[in-house]
Amino acid sequence: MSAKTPRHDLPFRRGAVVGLGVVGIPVAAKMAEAGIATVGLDVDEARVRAIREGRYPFASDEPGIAALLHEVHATGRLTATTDPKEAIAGADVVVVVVQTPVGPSGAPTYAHLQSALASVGKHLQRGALVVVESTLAPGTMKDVVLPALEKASGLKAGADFHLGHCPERVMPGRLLQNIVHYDRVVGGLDDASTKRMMALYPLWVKGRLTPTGMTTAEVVKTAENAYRDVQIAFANEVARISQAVGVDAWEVRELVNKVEDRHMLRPGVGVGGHCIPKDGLLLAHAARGRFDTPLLHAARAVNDAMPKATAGLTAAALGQATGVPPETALQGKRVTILGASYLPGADDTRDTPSLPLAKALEERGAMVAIADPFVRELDGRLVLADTAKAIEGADAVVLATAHEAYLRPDWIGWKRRMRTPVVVDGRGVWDPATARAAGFTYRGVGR
Ligand code: SAJ
Repeated sequence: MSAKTPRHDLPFRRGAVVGLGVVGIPVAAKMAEAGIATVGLDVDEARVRAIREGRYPFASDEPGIAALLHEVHATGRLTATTDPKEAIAGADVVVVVVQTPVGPSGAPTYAHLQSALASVGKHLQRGALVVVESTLAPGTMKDVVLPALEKASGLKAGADFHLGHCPERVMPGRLLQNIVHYDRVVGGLDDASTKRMMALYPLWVKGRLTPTGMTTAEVVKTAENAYRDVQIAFANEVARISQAVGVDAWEVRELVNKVEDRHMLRPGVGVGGHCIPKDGLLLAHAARGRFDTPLLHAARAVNDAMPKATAGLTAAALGQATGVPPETALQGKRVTILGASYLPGADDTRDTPSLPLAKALEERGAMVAIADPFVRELDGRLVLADTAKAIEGADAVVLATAHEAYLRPDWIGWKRRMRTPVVVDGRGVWDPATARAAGFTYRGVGR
């Protein structure tokens, strides 16, 4: 079934979105809502079926997405398929937004991208515009995407089709909000490509659109997130040093940030998510084989060490409370981690620090329970919804995610339920004096 008649007053009439994931689906829906007859393409039958039926196929609650899909489904301007020919042939704009994970070595694994490009190239119509929104290591558009499309299509980039990179800037829980209102960098292969992209994106983006080159766009996206990773690593390293010399890193941070143009971020139990941990490695990948990028890798190492450091802090806190040396203080003890999601208010557990934290506590002999308001399972582990039940009989409670539900503990009630009153604040959101006044041994990252 092809999408129904597109609006005739638009610079684009038929569109395709390759990759019906958390980014591709809202992009396809916004493209269809703008009046472009849009076909989503994915290998996943269930996602394709959901879009054909006007349904959002993921459990997470994304404000506005269900209503938008229902609305565009009614206009008949959005459909989906697993058949690349049905999606790409006849499309005058193709947006590729497939996942670009990095492997353990930090090198990007472009298998999904390569497969998408082969499908696009094979059916690409002369004169079409191809835009990649996936986050890429700088140089990928020039060295991977362009040759792959030319090879599969027999067409010449620039001369026969336009090409560009407009990196996505989405956040779980705010997908549509970000897609519509966030500023975007619009990076074309050449001026003509950039110009066509600047005619496309205002159809659904209200944020500022800044034209530039496609390789610049690749560096901007990976650098903006690598910058945040380095900033967080700095806060974490200062926190560990503050702890070592017996001062409160949060007071240090407050005083540092009083200095003009200082913006120290927040130390914590670790850095999760699908962009911050990955994008610094994608940026560094652009230098591979030419020169080292010690800062980007060191930031990763510092942040990745935080879950284990927090387990050590938990052992120290329990040791302080029970008089047992920290090395053995966790053996046979019950520890509850509050928070499985990598971010407050979300149910996204990608790269969540809660998992390495659980493993580090178990390596020290603890029995670990995990609770979260939104997540029910983490790496095969059952995640509890009820906080009171989760802390029943615990010897320590560690805050890993600053969910609203965890910000104001019922300290008296917790003390009654727990076997040993020890808390470790992994996000710097609990007041140490209040916890201590309620009879708890309180430690925090940086405190
Ligand atoms: N984190 C810290 N300390 C901080 C800030 C974050 O430990 O000071 C941790 C968080 O707990 C989380 C991880 O880092 O585990 C990532 O948090 P984040 O706030 O960076 O959220 P993300 O991963 O969703 O990042 C996105 C990015 N936005 C896009 O990619 C469009 C990032 O560029 C934004 O800066 C960030 O949202 C934001 O909060 O705006």
